[in-house]
Amino acid sequence: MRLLWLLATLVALTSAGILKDSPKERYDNFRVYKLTIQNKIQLAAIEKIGELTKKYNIWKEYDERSRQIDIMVSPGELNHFQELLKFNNISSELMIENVQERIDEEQVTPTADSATFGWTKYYELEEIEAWLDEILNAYPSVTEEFIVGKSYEGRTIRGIKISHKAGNPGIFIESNIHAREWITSASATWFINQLLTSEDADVRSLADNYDWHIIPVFNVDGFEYSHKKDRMWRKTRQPHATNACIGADANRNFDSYWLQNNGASDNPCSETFAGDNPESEPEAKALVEYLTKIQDQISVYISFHSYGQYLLSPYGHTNEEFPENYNDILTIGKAFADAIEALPYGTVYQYGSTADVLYVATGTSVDWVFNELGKKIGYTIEYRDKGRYGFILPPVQIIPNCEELMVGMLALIEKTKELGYL
Ligand code: 0X9
Ligand code: ZN
Repeated sequence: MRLLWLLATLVALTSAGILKDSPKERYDNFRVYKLTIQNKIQLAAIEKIGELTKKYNIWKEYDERSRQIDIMVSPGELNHFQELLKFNNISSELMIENVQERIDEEQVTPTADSATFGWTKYYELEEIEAWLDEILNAYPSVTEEFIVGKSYEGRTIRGIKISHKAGNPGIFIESNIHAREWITSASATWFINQLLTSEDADVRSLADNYDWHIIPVFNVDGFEYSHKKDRMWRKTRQPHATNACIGADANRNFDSYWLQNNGASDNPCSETFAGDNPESEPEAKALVEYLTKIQDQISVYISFHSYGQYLLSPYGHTNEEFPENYNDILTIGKAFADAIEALPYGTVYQYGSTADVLYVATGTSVDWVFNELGKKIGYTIEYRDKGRYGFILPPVQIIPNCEELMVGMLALIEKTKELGYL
């Protein structure tokens, strides 16, 4: 009798989809190392193991300036990994001893005031969307929803336009194209809230004199997946026809030097898989169509990422050539970085072209807007930190990070205007 009861419960649970779903990915005793690379052989060895999903995951690709690469290692691979480091004479620094502990710490327990949306914890897609609806309802005369299109799994990619007067130059912000970079959507919602509620004169002037087009969560499927199934998910969720690995790097899928110069991977299991074709990901295709439609309304394009503390600009495809207005781009970058460093936190941001200060990356959204739409000012902001917490930035750092964003943004826009781009 009891067995029958158990069986019936199992059948009910399975049909409700509860047991059918795979459990949440756990990262017990997964470690993150910062490696210093001295030659091509060492780099090739690390990049090779980086493609062994489940065992390894590259958190931060190799960059030529620092010669460093951040990699997550599964506990079962630790011995092999250490042997490989020794054999190749690669020096390493342990950044995170147990990734799961960091993930657990990130989940703050609800407090009395947690019924209202705020910036002391990270929210799921549904909560961010509900907040967006509240904001659109509360400020109907200056806000308007815009729809970019649909994701692979059929979710709506939503944005908010904030406009206090007609004829303002437009600034477009795309955030959370990489799913696991949770600080980016937290910063985007904070920024939206500031534009609508701040009484600071400088912020008011930012809100009043520019039209803001902001997508808080661009990679909606990936973001949902990073909350529900796998905290370390980066890519989209579109399956591949011939390979079990899912998704492409949406920030390698745009039609600008697509898959050229080793700026992306053609391996579906890589974290920087470019997709089968440019715009193979419905999200990238939708954004291209939307931006093409409203291109006349946009002067500046900014993409929010983490981590590493950089303000990156085109080009991503080469460090041998630079845009004709690169001096201006650097002047604006310096204004951004100086403003942030002057805050009491003293956080240092590096600035410069992606290929020069970071690594070659092709098919990115910012480079597509710069090269194909011909917009002269486009940046990628890589938020805190430099690897101590990486993607799992503790919630107590959300507000300090946002304060840095605001002073940086004020300086960036002021300089961009002074140089005649706005
Ligand atoms: O590799 C990326 O896509 C970005 N870094 S991340 O660690 N967040 O993945 C950098 C993108 C640089 N942007 C442009 N080249 N425009
Ligand atoms: Zn990113």
